[in-house]
Amino acid sequence: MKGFLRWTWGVVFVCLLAGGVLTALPQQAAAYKAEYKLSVVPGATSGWGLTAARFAELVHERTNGRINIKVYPSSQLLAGKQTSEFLMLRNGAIDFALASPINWSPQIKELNLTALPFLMAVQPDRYKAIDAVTSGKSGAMLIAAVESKGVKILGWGENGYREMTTSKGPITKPEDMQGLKVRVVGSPIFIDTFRALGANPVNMNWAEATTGFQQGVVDGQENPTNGINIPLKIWDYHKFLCDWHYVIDPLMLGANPGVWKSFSPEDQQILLACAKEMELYGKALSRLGMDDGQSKAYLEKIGKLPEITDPYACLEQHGMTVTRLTPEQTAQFFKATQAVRDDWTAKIGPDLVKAAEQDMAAAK
Ligand code: X2X
Repeated sequence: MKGFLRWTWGVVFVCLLAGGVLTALPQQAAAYKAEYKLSVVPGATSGWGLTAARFAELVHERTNGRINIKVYPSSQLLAGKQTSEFLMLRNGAIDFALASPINWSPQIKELNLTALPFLMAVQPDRYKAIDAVTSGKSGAMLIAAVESKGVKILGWGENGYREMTTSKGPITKPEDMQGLKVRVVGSPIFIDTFRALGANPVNMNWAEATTGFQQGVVDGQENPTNGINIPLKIWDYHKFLCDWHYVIDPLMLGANPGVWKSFSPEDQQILLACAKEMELYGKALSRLGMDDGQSKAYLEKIGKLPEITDPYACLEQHGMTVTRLTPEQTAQFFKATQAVRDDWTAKIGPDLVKAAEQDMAAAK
């Protein structure tokens, strides 16, 4: 009898345990969405689109499919309006975004830091300079500025240094910009910078800009070479590129705070580790063929070397004239945009600009 009782209680115990496990499982699974939406402004083949896809792939792999992120490129989730992205991410219409600070700067003034014209172009090593910012005190201040407005930052990526392309003559000095109609993104610092150079800036969303280039409604635009200009085949519209590195466009990987909090601590750690790897990949794609060879070696090591490894040769093969500015020529552009830096330093916050200058100086 005793044995029977023990056996019965044993069965009851096992049933309760199994029941508990079975009810716990679907509950935990239900807390996660079947799909998380990640927004990207330009197309899937841009460096930025590829970087986001790598993050999604890593997360899927490392969480054994528990977290399934789908990349929505070409501003699909934004109805084409790239400066709405931050608000949509914050209110939960979007779960994740791999975003340019430029597109979030209308809501967060600190994010204009990396758009201060020629600030990094005059640094001895422009890649060391941006790495010093993203990993330094100023980078932490940028992250804090975004997080205080309600979006969790998981890590950095890189769209790249933005270079000028035009359908009209080579640009070697500020006077060459005179009267050029240039498409710029909808962020006021860009209007100020191009006006200071004597150009005629026109604000257009990226979604419309590409058709604008086709129709020749503008004479020029500015975007990174590896990340945007080559995938877009900019040579179909513009034959001149000025490699002036006038601003850097880093990328930030953001998550909706509610979504972030819904993940288990273990999954949060996995997401952060994937973001770290994504940063290495994104920076390497952006710098390939433009640095000391480090980016190429990294991409080879992870088996992700793209077809085009020499961007300058590629541009020239497609009939483009590439102008590389000398330090003296860059200094002229730096001088011509002094008032923009002064004005925007006051708006961004002098402490933040100073922190960035100190980070860069320490990395020289
Ligand atoms: O609109 C642009 O130029 C782009 C794609 O680079 C950004 O979203 C900032």
